[in-house]
Amino acid sequence: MSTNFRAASSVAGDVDGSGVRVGIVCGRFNDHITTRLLEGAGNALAVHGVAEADVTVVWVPGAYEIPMAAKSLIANGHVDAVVCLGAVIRGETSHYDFVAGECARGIQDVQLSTGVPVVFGVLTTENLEQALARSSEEDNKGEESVKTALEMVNLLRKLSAGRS
Ligand code: INI
Repeated sequence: MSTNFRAASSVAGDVDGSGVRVGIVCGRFNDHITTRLLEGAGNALAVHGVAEADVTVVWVPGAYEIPMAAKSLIANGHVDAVVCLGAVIRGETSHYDFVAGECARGIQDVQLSTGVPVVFGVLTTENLEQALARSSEEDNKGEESVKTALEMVNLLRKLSAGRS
C-alpha cells in the first residue's frame, strides 16, 4: 500500500496467531465445498502460528444456522474470533437469497453486538464451478478468512490498548 497521506497515527493489525483462540463454524450443506474451505482455514491457522489447542470447530446443518453457533461460542467464552465457513449456491428458487442474506446479516449482528470479530467466510456463488474456484489451493476463502480474523483480533487489541 503506497500513499502520500500522513496522519498523526496509523494502526493496523498483523496476522500473528500466537495466543489467539479461534472458533470455526462450518456448514454441512454443500460439504464437498465447505470441507475444502476448512482445509484452507486449517493451513492458514498453522502458517500463522495458532496453536491446535486454541482451535474449536463447530458443525451446523447449513449457512442459516451459522450465526447462532457463532454467538454461542462467543457467549461461552471460548474464542477471540470466529471464522464462519459455508457455501450457498444459487438454485432454482429464491431460497438462496434468504439463506445467504440472513447468514450475512446474522454474522454482522453477532460481531457488532459482541465486539468479537466474526468473519464472513461463506461463499455465495451462482454455480458449483465458482464455488470450486473459490475453495481451491490457489484461491481459498477459508484461508483468507483466517487471516482476516487474526488481523481483526490484533487490531482490536491494539486499539483497546490505546496504541492508535
Ligand atoms: N444451506 C447452505 O449452507 N447452502 C445452501 O446453498 C443452502 N440452500 O441452497 O438451500 C442451504 N440451505 C439450508 C439452510 O442453511 C438451513 O440449514 C435450513 O434452511 C434449515 O434452517
